[in-house]
Amino acid sequence: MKAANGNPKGVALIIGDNNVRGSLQFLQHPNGTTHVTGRITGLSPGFHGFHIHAFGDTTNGCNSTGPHFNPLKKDHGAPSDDERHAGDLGNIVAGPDGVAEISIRDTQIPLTGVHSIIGRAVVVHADPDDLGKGGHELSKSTGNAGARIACETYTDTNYKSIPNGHTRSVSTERSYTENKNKNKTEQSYS
Ligand SMILES: [Cu+2]
Ligand SMILES: [Zn+2]
Repeated sequence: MKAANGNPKGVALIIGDNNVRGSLQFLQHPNGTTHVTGRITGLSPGFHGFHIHAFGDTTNGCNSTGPHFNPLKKDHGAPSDDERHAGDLGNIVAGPDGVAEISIRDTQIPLTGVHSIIGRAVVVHADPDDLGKGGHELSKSTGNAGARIACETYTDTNYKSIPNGHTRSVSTERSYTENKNKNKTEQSYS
């Protein structure tokens, strides 16, 4: 689906255990960078691994979303690493109120083309992602980020098709900005 300005966009609604809730907006810019913005509430304070997983299948909860999206067959890493899964978006950070404000720019999660993330899943983890550097046996595959506490299928959609009250519109860059000073995760990778 193309937005009025021609940039591909989409949305993912996050629903998880223990009242974890959120919504994310994805907007692909003409230079190929995708900007992910949104807000997730109900988290425990601190770092939580945040990834695109391979399969948009939540029939068995977050476990059926498969491994990290990894079309280039690389090891797990930080978003800024060359050696990383395409789906490796690092960590989001929840403040004492359990709210994480998200603004991530990344070049490996396009909404179009052969490596598109459309139809895959966004997963939030219980624990921090060690970005491949923790020395744990899972560091190079999952970042040892622990349980999958919330997930949702990323959908390529027109915002108008989403029920009212569940998402903010694309002009949400504005409402996002109003909240930007609290608990923000601001990352930019190229
Ligand atoms: Cu994950
Ligand atoms: Zn990974």
